[in-house]
Amino acid sequence: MKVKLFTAHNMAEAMVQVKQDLGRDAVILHTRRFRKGGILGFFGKEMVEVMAALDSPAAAPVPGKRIPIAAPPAADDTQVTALQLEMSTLRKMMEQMLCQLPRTGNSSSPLLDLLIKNDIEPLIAANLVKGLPDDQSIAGSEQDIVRKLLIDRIINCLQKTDGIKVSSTGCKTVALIGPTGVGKTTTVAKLAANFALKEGYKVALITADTYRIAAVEQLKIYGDIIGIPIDIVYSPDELKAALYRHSDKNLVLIDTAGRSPSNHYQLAELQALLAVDPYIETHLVISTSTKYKDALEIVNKFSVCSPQKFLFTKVDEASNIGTILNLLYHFPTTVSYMTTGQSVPDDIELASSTKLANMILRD
Ligand SMILES: Nc1nc2c(ncn2[C@@H]2O[C@H](COP(=O)(O)OP(=O)(O)OP(=O)(O)O)[C@@H](O)[C@H]2O)c(=O)[nH]1
Ligand SMILES: [Mg+2]
Repeated sequence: MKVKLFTAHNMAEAMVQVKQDLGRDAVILHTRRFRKGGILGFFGKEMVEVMAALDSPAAAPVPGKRIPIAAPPAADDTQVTALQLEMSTLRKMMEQMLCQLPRTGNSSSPLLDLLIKNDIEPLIAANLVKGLPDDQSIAGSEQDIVRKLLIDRIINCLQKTDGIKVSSTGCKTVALIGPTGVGKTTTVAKLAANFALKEGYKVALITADTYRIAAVEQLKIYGDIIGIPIDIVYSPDELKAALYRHSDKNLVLIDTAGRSPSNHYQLAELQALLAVDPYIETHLVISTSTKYKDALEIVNKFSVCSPQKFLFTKVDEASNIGTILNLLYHFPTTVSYMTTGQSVPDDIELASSTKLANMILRD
């Protein structure tokens, strides 16, 4: 076995050296970062060292052949951070190497097909699998690595997830807005019950949905069951006054009337209502089963109300959740919660990029 040490300014450069010298059959045994020059290791330039080996020194580099990936070196208990760093370096290297594997020419890849079957827009799906080798062209363990790399790419697209941050010393105000029937009122009730009953915060409800008597009644019933006050507001001024009254609460949740994205008048009214307080955190509620084209229209039209977060409902009803990824690919926005059924208060959870990514890639 021929073993060689390579040093370079970065991993990409080192890999080029390894390939040039040992060919594509080289096995990476070890990598490390170190500082060159400087004083006592300080102020030096960061360099990368790669130890690579070739099983048969006589073997000439074969263009287009896969590079076997070596397992990372065994961990020592005191070196967890160093090992993590090394694992992340190896992951990046693996991605680079896997990207160089040949794609099977004309047929589309199973991963691409799976993404498209799960309603990911074809262009977005193609971008996500770009550079990854086909499932068909690689062995079982490498398929798992490719799938993991794809999940990581999806997680990257999903951006940040972050729920409502309530503190026992401040007063947070959150409004849920969105089209009709997506689950705003039910979600307000779920949030109120969780923050008031499970976490013990002082919570108040405000409903601005005065268009239907049933809507007010719906929230009143929830408020009574949870044992928290509920105010009904008919105008921006009344909202302002209600917010002032509840400034002693930790969390004030505002339920709004469902709005049609094509009704400019209704949207302008909602915008004026929320404009009474710049500190209102607005979550745009979107049903997961909404078709991507309709979801785009919803996000575009509701943007006049400057929502800070998306909240996805009815995840349980959607056969796949491609719409979520499609939307976040184009509108990188924080996702707060996802709701998974009609039960108050249980069917709600903090959004998780990892969970969503795995759901997107389910067969
Ligand atoms: N399956 C499922 N149903 C849900 C979920 N969230 C809400 N629903 C149901 O969706 C229906 C509408 O819910 P609402 O909370 O009244 O919706 P809304 O957005 O307030 O409706 P409007 O006020 O009319 O705009 C109800 O039957 C809810 O039980 C969910 O996560 N999953
Ligand atoms: Mg409602």
